[in-house]
Amino acid sequence: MSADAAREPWARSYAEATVKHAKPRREDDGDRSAPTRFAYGTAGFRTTATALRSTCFRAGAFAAARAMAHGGKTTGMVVTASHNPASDNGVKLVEPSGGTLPMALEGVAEMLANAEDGDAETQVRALREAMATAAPADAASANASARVFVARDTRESGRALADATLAGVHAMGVEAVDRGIATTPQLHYYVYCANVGADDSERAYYDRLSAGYAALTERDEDEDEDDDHGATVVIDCADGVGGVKLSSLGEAVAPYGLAFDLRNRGDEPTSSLNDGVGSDFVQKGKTIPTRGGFENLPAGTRCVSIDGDADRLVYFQTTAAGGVDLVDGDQLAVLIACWMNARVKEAAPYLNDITVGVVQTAYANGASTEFLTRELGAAPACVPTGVKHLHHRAEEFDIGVYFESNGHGTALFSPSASKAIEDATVEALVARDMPAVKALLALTNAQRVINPSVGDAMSGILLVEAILRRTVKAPRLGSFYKDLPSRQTKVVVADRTKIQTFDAERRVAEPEGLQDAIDAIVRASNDARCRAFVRPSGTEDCVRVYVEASEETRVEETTRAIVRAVEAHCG
Ligand code: G16
Repeated sequence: MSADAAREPWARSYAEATVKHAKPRREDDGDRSAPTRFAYGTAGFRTTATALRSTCFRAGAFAAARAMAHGGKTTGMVVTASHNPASDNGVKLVEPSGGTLPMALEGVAEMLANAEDGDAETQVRALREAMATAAPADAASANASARVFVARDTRESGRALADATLAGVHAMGVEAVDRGIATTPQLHYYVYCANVGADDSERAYYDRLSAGYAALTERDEDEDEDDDHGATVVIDCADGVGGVKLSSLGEAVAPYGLAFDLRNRGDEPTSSLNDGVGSDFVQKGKTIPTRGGFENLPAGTRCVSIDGDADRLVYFQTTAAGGVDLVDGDQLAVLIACWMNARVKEAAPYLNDITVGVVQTAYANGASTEFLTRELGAAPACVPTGVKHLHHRAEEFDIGVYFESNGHGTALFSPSASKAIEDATVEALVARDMPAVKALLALTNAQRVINPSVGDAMSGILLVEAILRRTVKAPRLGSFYKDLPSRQTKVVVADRTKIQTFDAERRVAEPEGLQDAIDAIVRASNDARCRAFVRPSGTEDCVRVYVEASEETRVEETTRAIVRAVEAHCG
C-alpha cells in the first residue's frame, strides 16, 4: 500500500493487520457453498460460517469506522445468522442510534468485504468512505471515545468469528468491547443506551422490560383482571440464544405474575438450532415445533416461537384436533395497532392528531391488510422485505406499528407523539378524567416495555402478554380475521440475482417474461382473491414464491405453476 494511502495511523495499522486475516480459499476449504461475492443482503452478510473469518475482521473495522464517523460514539456488531442453519453465520451492524446500517452504506460495506486480500488500498478507501458519512454535528466532535460492542449468538463458530471482529476493531485503534452472548435486539439496545447515557448493562435491560410490564399490567383496585388470560406462556426458543436469555427475563417478570415455560433451550443432546423448531419453522410450515413436547400440551395453550437470535416472535395455540392456530406477525400487528388506536381514541379530548399507522410487506396476508384498512381508516404502508425498510417507514408515523408476517416487528413512538402523550396526561389529570388518564398511562407504559432500538422477541412477548392481560375479555389471539389460505415456497435456481423486483417486491422487472407468466397463472386461477409474487431471498440461496387465494387447492395449483415459471426463467 502506498504511503499516501496509509496516511492516517489507523490506515497503517489496519493495512498491517488485514494481512493476517486472509479470506479462506474455496479450493483449500473444500466448501462449495461459500459465496464468490459477499452481498449485504436483507440483514447483513450471511453465509456458511467457514467463509466468514476475514469478513468479520473487516466488518469489525467497518463498525469502528462508523463509531469514528459519529465523532466517537459506540456502534455494534452481532455475529449471527439468525434463522439460518447452525452451520451458517453472519454479521449484523448496529449504528449509534441502535438502528441498522444506513442502506446507502451497504455498497461500501460490500466493497470492503469483497476487496482482494492484498488490496489494502481498496479496503482503506471503503473505511474512509464509512467514516465520511455521518450527521454533521457528530462528525465535528472528537473521536476519543469511539467504541464497538461485539456480541454473538450461540453458534459454535461464534467465538472465533467474534475474535476476528474484535481484532478488526483493534486494528482501527478503537476500543472493542466483547459483550459475549446476547440476542440481536439486546446488542442494539446496549448500543442505544451507551449513546444516550443510559445504563447499557444486561441487568438494566431486564429491569427496564420487566418494570415496563409491571407498570402496564398494574390495575386499580376497582378493575377486574381478565380471568380468561392464563399467566403462563410456553416458549419455543429455537435451540438458540433465547434459551439462555429468556430465563433471566422470566426471573425478572415472575414477581409480576407472568411465568415462562421454556422449551428448546439448546441444552439437550438432541438440540439443533432452528432445525424443526423456531419461528421460521412454525410460521412457514404452520405447524408446532418438532421438539419440546408441544404435542402434549392441552389444546388452547398459549405458545410462542422465537428465532435463533431472538428478534422474531410468532404465537400459536394447539388445537384439539392436533393442529395449530398460528398467530403470525400480521396478527400481532393487528393486536398491537388496534390496542394502541383504542387507547389514542380514549384519550382523544387531550390527544389530538395522533395517528397509528401500520407497515407491512407483500407477504402480509390480504385479510390482515383489509382488516387494518377498515379498523384504522387507512391502508397499511407496504415496503420491501427487511426490518431496515419497515423500521424507517414506521418512523414516519406518530405511532408506527410494523411487522413482517414472519414475526419481526415492534411499535415506534415518534418523539413528538411521546411528548404529546406526556402533556395530555397532565391535562387529563388536572381535569380528573380518569378513563383518559388510564389510556394515556397505558401508552406511556407500553413505551417502557418496548425495546426502543429494534424489534425484539423478548420485549414483544411482554407487550403481547400485557395487552392480553390488560384487556378485560381480551379477544382470543388470532381471532380478529380469518387468514386467506397462503403458502410460501423456496425454489433453488442457478442464479437468484437474475430476479429484479419493484413495487415493494410485488412485481418482477427481470428476467423478461417472468411477470407476464405470473400474471397469466394468477388470471387462470379465476379467483379474485388470488395474489402471488416472487423475490430472491437476501439471506438464503433461494427464490421465495408467495401465493394466497380463497381456497387451499388454488394456492397449491398456483404455487406449482409459478415454481415451474421461475425454474424456466432462472434455471
Ligand atoms: C432477516 C431480516 C428480515 C427478513 C428475513 C428473511 O431475518 O431481518 O427482515 O424478513 O431475513 O429475508 P429474506 O426473505 O430476504 O431471506 P433474520 O431473522 O434471519 O435476521
